[in-house]
Formats: sequence, C-alpha cells, structure tokens
Amino acid sequence: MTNDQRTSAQRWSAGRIADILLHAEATTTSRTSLSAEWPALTLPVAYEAQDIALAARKARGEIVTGIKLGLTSRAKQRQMGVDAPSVAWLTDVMALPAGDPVPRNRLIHPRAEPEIAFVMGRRLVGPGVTAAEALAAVDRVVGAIEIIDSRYAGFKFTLEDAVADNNSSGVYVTGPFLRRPEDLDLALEACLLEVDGQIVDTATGAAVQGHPAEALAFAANTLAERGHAIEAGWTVLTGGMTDAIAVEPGARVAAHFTSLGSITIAGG
Ligand code: OOG
Ligand code: MG
Repeated sequence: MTNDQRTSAQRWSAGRIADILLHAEATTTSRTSLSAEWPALTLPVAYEAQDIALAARKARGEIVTGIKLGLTSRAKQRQMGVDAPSVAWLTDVMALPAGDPVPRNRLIHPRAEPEIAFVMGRRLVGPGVTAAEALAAVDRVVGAIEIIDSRYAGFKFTLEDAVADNNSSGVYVTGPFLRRPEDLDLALEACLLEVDGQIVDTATGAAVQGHPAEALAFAANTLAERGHAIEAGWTVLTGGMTDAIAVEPGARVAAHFTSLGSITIAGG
C-alpha cells in the first residue's frame, strides 16, 4: 500500500460520506461525485452511509415516514445513466403539504417527477417477497410528485453515489385521492406530466418495473439485507415514471393521473 492509498483509506468511510452529503444538503451546495474521489465506494458502503445519515436525521428530530425507490423506470435509468434501482429513506421534513410551492431555499437544483405511491396497511418484510405479496400489504394508492435534488453537480453520479445521497431526496407531495389497490390496474394507470400547461411527458405504471408492486417487493427484499422492514402506515414512492424535469422559478408543474387525480406544484 502506498502512502497515498493509506491516507485515502483512513480518510474515507461511510460516516464521512454521510457527513459530507448532509453538509452539502444543509448548505445547498453541490459537489462532484464521491466515487470519482473514492473508487472503493461500494453499494454496501453507500447504503451504510445512507443509514448513518438517517440516524443523524432522526437525532435532530426527523421521523421516518417511508421509503423512496430510485431509478425503477427505464426513462429514469436512461436519463441518469444508471441501470439498477435502489431504495432510500423519507422523513417528515420531506413531506410537502399540497398547495405549497417548491421550497427553493432548501434545494440546489430541483427536478420534478411523477410517481405512484403506496400507503402501507401492513408491515412488509423480505427476503423473498413477491409483487403479489407486496401489493397485499398495501392499504391505499396515491399519486405523487417528487421534487428530487442531487447533492452532486449536474446530477452526475454513479448508482453508489446516488444511494449514499439518499437517492437525491428533496421533498414530495401526494395527490388528492387514496384508492384501494384492488380498484385500479396500476400497470395501466397513466400519467401526463405538464409544465406551464404543456404536456412534456407521459407514462403508465408499467414503466415502473412492469408494475409498481414489483418496485415495492424489490424495496422490501433490498431493505431486508440490512435488517429493515417496511412498516405499516409508511408511504412508499415507487420511483419516477418519466424523465425528471428541471423546475424553474415561476413554473407550474402538474401531474394528471387516470384514477389518482391531479397534483399541481408551483416552482417557487
Ligand atoms: C436519483 C433517483 C431519484 C427516482 O424516482 O428515480 C428518484 C436521481 O435520479 O437523482 O427518486
Ligand atoms: Mg423519485
């Protein structure tokens, strides 16, 4: 081992990565990819950093409200150049009341993406959870707009970088209708994404791993590897259905769903 390698091995750790990214979030300053500086950033270390950051969020009083899937659709995977989904944490400070504008003062470069979300009726624990079992644990389905915000300049990151950064968590707003899963065909649930009254993208629920319940099962099974369950009452964002679009100041972003109603958010 050279001196340089030894220094960098001592310098980098999951805890340090969690600190760096929480600081970037708190000060709304972006930085370059961590994996470029530390190639040893593996997926398990990235998830460890995510959990350390969650412990810090809880220590300052935040309450876990659920989880968010990342990069579950081909649109998002292509846009970000990453070919695998991942899971991250949602807390109460990320839940934006309907009607509130995008809180730009808290965000670096917000992007909006429409999502199908679940509200869990029962605890769901992997491994080995199937999509059918996952859906059976869901109480209600709701539309959502997630406002993501990467701590990496230009949203340039690897899967490991994004996982360490809590899957670019920002804020999320949920829609007006809480439907029972058995009353919908979620693969066929369509969404129109509009900016300032113009349709910019469309997708159906099938964009999300073939069915959003597949994403939920993936989340349960992935979380189980670290000893976590998905708890009753939690919200699960199943991942952006379309490309995420930059939210400019003064813009009006709307997601119109077939059965889950419409959500509009002002760019702030
Ligand atoms: C990372 C993942 C974001 C999703 O739904 O794909 C995400 C990113 O694209 O910045 O929440
Ligand atoms: Mg998302």
